[in-house]
Amino acid sequence: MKILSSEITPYKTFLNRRKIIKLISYSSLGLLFSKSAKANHEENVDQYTNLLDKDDTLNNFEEITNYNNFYEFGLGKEDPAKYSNNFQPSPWSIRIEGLVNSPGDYHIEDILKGVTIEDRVYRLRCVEGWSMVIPWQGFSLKDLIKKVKPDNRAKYIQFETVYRPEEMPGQLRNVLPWPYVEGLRMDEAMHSLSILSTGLYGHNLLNQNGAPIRLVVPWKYGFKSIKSIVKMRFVDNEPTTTWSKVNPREYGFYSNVNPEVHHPRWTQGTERRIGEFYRRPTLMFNGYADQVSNLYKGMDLKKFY
Ligand SMILES: Nc1nc2c(c(=O)[nH]1)N[C@H]1C(S)=C(S)[C@@H](COP(=O)(O)O)O[C@H]1N2
Ligand SMILES: [Mo]
Repeated sequence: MKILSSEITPYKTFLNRRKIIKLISYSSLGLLFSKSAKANHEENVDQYTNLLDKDDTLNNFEEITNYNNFYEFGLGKEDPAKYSNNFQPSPWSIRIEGLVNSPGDYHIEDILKGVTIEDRVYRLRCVEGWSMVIPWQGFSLKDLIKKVKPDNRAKYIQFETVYRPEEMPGQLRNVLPWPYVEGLRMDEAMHSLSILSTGLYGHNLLNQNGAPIRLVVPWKYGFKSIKSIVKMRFVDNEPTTTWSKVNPREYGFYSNVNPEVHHPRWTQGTERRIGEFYRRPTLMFNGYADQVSNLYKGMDLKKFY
């Protein structure tokens, strides 16, 4: 038997009930901080309803901003919210380098001028076995790629997170080689589902979610969605990525969500949606198979994990 209150209650009623519960908990907290962010989210939640896939409900703002992975601010899920207050996401620019015709430092304001910010409700499936449903705001990564005009030798993009140990206490420890780097094959990067996100729930990204700009690639494990990006390097060979460098047996370059290819130490067949009690089955490509499976036609996904 697997009936959750969120599944047997019509979605609107469910949200309204959460709203009431939320109001109670806010007033008991005394609305001390992040008031505008929370208020914003509570007011605008209905606009995301028609972007939800069936079987999904949105995670709430508190969940999305207090249960995070961002090792630059510590290893615990609550560390990024706790220890990212000194991080300065503005001013910001991204350095574009490598095999492109228009390399250089691009101010985030200029990047945003040329693009359309859209709402994208995506599931984020962490390799550790949990998941969330998040109403992102962002723009197609391909719009930025077109703007900087890669030459045809460019087959991959490497992304790099900012290195600022004075603002990111986790970088003072050797838990990972810093800066954090990730990569995509060019066709993955050009896919219309791949976005650079600048906000969620109608609010600029908070530091713990990768302010001011982070990648979101919804059919891949969460660690591919690199945060606080300062560099994009266009290259002809598969670039180094942090997790496959640290542990190549457990984490590959592709890291497509795949319920049939297990992590050596745990199953990837099921996941726990944050806020739910029962585990649910993990879907191939995190439920985006219709849109992305053609990218991997003919590839052995057990080998290219
Ligand atoms: N720079 C950087 N990016 C990162 C991480 C990190 O530790 N450092 N963690 C990744 C992991 S493991 C996950 S699951 C997602 C979590 O995103 P969220 O905290 O916004 O939900 O961010 C990814 N991006
Ligand atoms: Mo993750």
